[in-house]
Amino acid sequence: MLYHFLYPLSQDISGFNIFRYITFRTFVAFLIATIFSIIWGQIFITFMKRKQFGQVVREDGPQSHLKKAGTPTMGGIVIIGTIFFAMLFCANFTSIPVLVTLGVTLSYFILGFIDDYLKVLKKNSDGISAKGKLLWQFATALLAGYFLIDQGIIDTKLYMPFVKGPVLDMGWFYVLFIGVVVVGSSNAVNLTDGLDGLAIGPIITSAASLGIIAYAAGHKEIASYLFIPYVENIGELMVISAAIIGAGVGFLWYNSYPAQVFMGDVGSLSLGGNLGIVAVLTKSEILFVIIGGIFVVEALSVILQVASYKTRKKRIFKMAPIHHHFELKGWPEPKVIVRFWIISIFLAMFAIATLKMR
Ligand code: 57M
Repeated sequence: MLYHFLYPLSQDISGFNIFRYITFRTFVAFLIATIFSIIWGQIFITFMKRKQFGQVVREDGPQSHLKKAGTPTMGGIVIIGTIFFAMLFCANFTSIPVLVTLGVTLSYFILGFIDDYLKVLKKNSDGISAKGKLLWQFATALLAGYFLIDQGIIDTKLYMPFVKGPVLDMGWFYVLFIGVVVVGSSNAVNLTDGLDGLAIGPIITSAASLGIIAYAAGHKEIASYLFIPYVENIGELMVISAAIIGAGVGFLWYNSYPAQVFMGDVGSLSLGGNLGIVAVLTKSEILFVIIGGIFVVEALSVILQVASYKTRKKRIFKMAPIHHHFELKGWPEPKVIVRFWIISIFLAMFAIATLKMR
């Protein structure tokens, strides 16, 4: 609203010119999202408790998790709802990257909502089948990828950290690559979301990094100074990143240990998909492997554990994903969480530093 309704009034009221600036709308989006998510979060938790819509906890997990049964989940409704609410005020909806990012986020939000609804509200513990989830995720990602390339929003070239210019032109294979990045990110965040605040921490640091990269990539002079690919109108994604950070901080107010609410698949799948498509739009998919390093390690730990068990009948970790391994080694849950946050902050800062190392 600020951009579309108030900025045009700057002809008569010069002060309204400020609504044009991405930096101003970024700050406002962060403020709105933080305040709105803290208020809505409390209302949501009270509602879910009254309805007794709580988490079902599997018996085969760490014993320390059994006491978590009944914790309200699907808190992702508050996170994503807050992001869209903040974007209503602060977004520039003429930006195709913004529309595509919100579209992918919404599609994964609906997928996660249906999955959680079946598991939590209908007590059907399986939810949507793994195949069905993957089909929905890939269909969304491939459609978004095809549209972005067909419309010339992004090119099909691959860029790497520390290297000036593209390393490869993937042609239409890039659409498949986009699918792997977006679906991989969504599922990696989903796997990471297994301890109080463990996922939302790296989501906040990743959104911050990608938001800064988007601002730089959308600014011709900065992009050429840093030798990063210029993508028109991409700077507007920093407003979404600020909304994610604000909604994430507000969610963490309740999800911090001991959690009063979990985000559910409705939150993890959609936020992971959002980070993935923003990494694609900012041409920083490989850099995102560093930024989202915690998500990568969590997913890799599962792949290695399953492969090892299937081939050698032996486990590499006490339990996968790797956060459970540290829990079973005797690390208290808060210590695992905060140490993973510290690593995420370091990875985010390092990724930003690499922009200058080309
Ligand atoms: C997503 N979900 C949490 C909560 C959250 C293939 C296999 C690795 C799959 C994996 C799995 O089931 N992943 C599903 C992780 C669950 O959290 C819910 O799910 C949402 C996220 N999608 O928002 O609603 C549990 O995590 C805990 N939790 C918190 N605080 C939070 O803020 O404590 C979540 C958020 C919650 C709560 O206890 O119930 C989850 O862990 O299921 N499977 C696993 O991760 C299992 N690992 C496993 O089986 N490893 C095997 C093989 C397959 C690799 C092995 O090591 O040999 C572990 N998870 C569970 N039980 N629940 C261990 C067994």
